[in-house]
Amino acid sequence: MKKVVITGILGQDGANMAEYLLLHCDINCKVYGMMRRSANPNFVNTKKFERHPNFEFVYGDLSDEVSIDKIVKDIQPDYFINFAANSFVGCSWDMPLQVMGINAIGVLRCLESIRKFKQDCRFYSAGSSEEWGDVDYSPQDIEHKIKPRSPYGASKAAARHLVKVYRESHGLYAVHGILFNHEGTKRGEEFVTRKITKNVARLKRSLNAYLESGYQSSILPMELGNLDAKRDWSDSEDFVEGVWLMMNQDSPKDYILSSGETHSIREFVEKAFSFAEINGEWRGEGLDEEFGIYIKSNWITLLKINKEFFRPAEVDLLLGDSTPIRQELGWEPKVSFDKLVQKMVDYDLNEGGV
Ligand code: G4F
Repeated sequence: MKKVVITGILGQDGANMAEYLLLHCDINCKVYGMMRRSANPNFVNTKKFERHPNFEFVYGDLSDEVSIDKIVKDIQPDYFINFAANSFVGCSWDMPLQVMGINAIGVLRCLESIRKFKQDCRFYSAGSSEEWGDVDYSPQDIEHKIKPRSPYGASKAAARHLVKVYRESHGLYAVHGILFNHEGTKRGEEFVTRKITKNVARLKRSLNAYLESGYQSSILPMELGNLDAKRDWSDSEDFVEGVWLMMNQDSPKDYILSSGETHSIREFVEKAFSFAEINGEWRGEGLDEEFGIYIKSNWITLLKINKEFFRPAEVDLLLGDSTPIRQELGWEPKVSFDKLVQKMVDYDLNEGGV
């Protein structure tokens, strides 16, 4: 039985990877989900598989090489899939050293442990389209120059170089997948997509209450930053299948995972409201722009702009070319942009809408 260590198991990608391996495909494997010690861990994403007989939680921390060494030495894994990271670009200007320490030096700690204790263990490093930042052309392919715009992007670029060095110097099977934005019902609420769908669900409930009671004051608008940035969004559940394909090639090669479509934050907002059957409209400009709706001739603001959510440097446009992995490894995403927005809105209107 193959042994798979997945770091970041409580997060979106780690949990989706474990779900895929344990519940959705017939790979005979034991999954070790690495989590950091915390007083209040949140197990909402691991509910479906945490009692699976082939699953076990292990404690470890990318900032602590002793714990990584122990995991690799004791478990002797066949695969080590690293999804642990500080993955929020927005906060990377506020804590750049922590971001570099986890996202880059943390990867180095994993590579070193594998080099020392289990050289034939296959390693996955979670790269990002943020490495390209201020893009020169679209769609971006694997040859695009590295031009990060944030400490986060720089940390992922550093990890990419480290993976290449360990592959070439020590002969490790190590790949660095360049993943464009990927979302879903396990997504954290600090990311713009989930922030939008959670707020749309909340506003839908407030509007329904207003229509029933006529009492308007409880309708608090959501607040967003730059609506004009464009992202290439996919479903994380589609991406973990691509990651597993990358881990099982004859020889290691880096690939891009992307949908090949780009949409603005504004489009995401409009779709999310329309899937919740809220037919609003935009008015105003710049920082005074709002999205809202007229009810009984009253304008109700549902969304406002807050400059606090703008970044010191923005990545204006991301659009990925994932032709190589589609042609060479047969990866194919199943979930379109519309389906992704609908799935997240439906979830937040129902079970996830607390
Ligand atoms: O959802 P975001 O925070 O994701 P971002 O920065 O694109 O990064 C995500 O994708 C990367 C791959 O491309 C990953 F590597 C990374 O780990 C993460 O998963 O922001 C998306 C866009 C940005 O342009 C941001 O300025 O949305 C804009 N935005 C506008 N208002 C906002 C908000 N972002 C957030 N988080 N919150 C807002 O209120």
